[in-house]
Amino acid sequence: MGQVFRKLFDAFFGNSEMRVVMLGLDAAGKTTILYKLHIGEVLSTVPTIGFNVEKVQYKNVMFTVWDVGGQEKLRPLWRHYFNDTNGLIYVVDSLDRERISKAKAEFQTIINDPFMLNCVILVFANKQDMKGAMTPMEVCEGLGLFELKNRKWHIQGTCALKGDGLYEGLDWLASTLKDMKAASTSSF
Ligand SMILES: Nc1nc2c(ncn2[C@@H]2O[C@H](COP(=O)(O)OP(=O)(O)O)[C@@H](O)[C@H]2O)c(=O)[nH]1
Ligand SMILES: [Mg+2]
Repeated sequence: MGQVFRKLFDAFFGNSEMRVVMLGLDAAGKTTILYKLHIGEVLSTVPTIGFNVEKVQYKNVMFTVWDVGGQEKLRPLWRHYFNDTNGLIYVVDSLDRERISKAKAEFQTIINDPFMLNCVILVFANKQDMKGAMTPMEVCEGLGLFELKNRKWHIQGTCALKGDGLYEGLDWLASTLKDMKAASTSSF
């Protein structure tokens, strides 16, 4: 699995600086995904600023991960990490029907942040291995993805424990970012 990801990253992200944030409510599966990628050592920061941040740097791609849905007053601190973000990966626990509206509220706040208006959105509808899980389509509706205007987004069903769907989702993210980079450089 790790080798597959490294090949993908070399092919797409390779030599350009990229920042990706991976967010979602606690227990959605973010840490599991980070380790499943096997792209480098996961560094956890001491939560001096109030929330725990995990980071993995793979060549020029920096992945930053934290839990959302905590204290409101911490939100302004997210800004520090939103700056210059190219891609958002939003992870949803598809089994957690009770908190889908909370997941939506957090998601909408994030993507409407002025620093995030240009970022590409990849949603992982995780825990698809579980009986009774919402389908990716239900997660789409739950988050209000269909109502988004002028945003590039994609949803992918995943099982982080097995790694299913992770490659497909990141493949979309990487190629979409590459296209955008190409388009922005050709316009100058
Ligand atoms: N069945 C199942 N469990 C998962 C999956 N992904 C994560 N988990 C479990 O969900 C729990 C929370 O995962 P974690 O990665 O810590 O979530 P985080 O809080 O978003 O970082 C752990 O017990 C994981 O083993 C999945 O795809 N399927
Ligand atoms: Mg975690």
